[in-house]
Amino acid sequence: MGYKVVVAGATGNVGREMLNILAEREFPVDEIAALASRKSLGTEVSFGDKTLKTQDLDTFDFTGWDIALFAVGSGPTKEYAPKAAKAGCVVIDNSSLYRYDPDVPLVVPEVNAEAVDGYTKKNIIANPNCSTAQMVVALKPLHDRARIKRVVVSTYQSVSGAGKEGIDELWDQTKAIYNPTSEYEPKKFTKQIAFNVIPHIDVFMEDGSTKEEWKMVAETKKIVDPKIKVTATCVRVPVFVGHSEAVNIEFEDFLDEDEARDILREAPGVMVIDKREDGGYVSPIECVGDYATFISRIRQDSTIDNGLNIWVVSDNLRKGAALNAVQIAETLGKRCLKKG
Ligand code: 11C
Repeated sequence: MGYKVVVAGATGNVGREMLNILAEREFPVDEIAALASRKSLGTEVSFGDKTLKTQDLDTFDFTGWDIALFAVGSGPTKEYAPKAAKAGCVVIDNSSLYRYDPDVPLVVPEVNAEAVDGYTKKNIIANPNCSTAQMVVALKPLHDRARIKRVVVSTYQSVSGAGKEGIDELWDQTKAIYNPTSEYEPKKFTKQIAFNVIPHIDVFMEDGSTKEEWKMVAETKKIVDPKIKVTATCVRVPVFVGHSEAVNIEFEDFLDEDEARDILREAPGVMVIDKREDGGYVSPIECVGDYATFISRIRQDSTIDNGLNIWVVSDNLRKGAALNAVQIAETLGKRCLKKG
């Protein structure tokens, strides 16, 4: 016996990936509903070899449904997630709305699977920001061995993190640059993204950091350890899919680079590709469609006593969003709902 599963936001990049991954991983589904906003209503989406017609999120009755994966953004989540939760359906939400709520677990299953058990307070579980998810998968096994004191991270984030409009803008601007008669005014991003990089993701905060940077700090503390200090600089780059991160880690105890490499090789969800030769590392284009978080360039930081540098790359639509949500559903099924 399986679950009755809802995917809300089924026509978006993340919603489509959720359906793909549920099918790929053979999640035990008895019945599935693909929901969309009224403007996308009737659009067809794929679920394995089936085609689903989207239904209206606004009028959908969640009663009797077990799990709802939400990928609709904070506004609609605020309206519909409590409705689903109240009807007894456990919501796994990809927006930032509930991430910092102490009554809502924020989960990356390789790191804090047991936190899922706390879903009962609101019937909601939050999925982290994509740049946090891939970083904490890398940090946790190292933290368990040598206790992380401080992390300095710079991100190189793909345009798909900004949704379909971000993908379209990079595509259209790139084409327009080769065609002097067409315009390429920025719409989604604040400056030209084609052949450029932009050190600004999400809104500015009072202290001069951006919300994306703040999220990496707050979410790492909630998922891994509140004692870890994090400072982040988040940058949008002209890559379609795949976020990359240069991560500098300072530990309480000494951790040799070879031991770190061995620990990461054994770590769940991690793939180490780290040869000190031309091309012996992973770039974002190679991680697209993959489940793993790839780690390369593992090396000692000789400027501090207990430091390491690593390079972390992952598919932001998968581990950073849809895959992590499905893994949460799998964990919930195994630990709590025990139906499938
Ligand atoms: C980006 N990380 O790359 C963002 C997208 O809080 O879930 C995901 C935003 C979030 O623009």
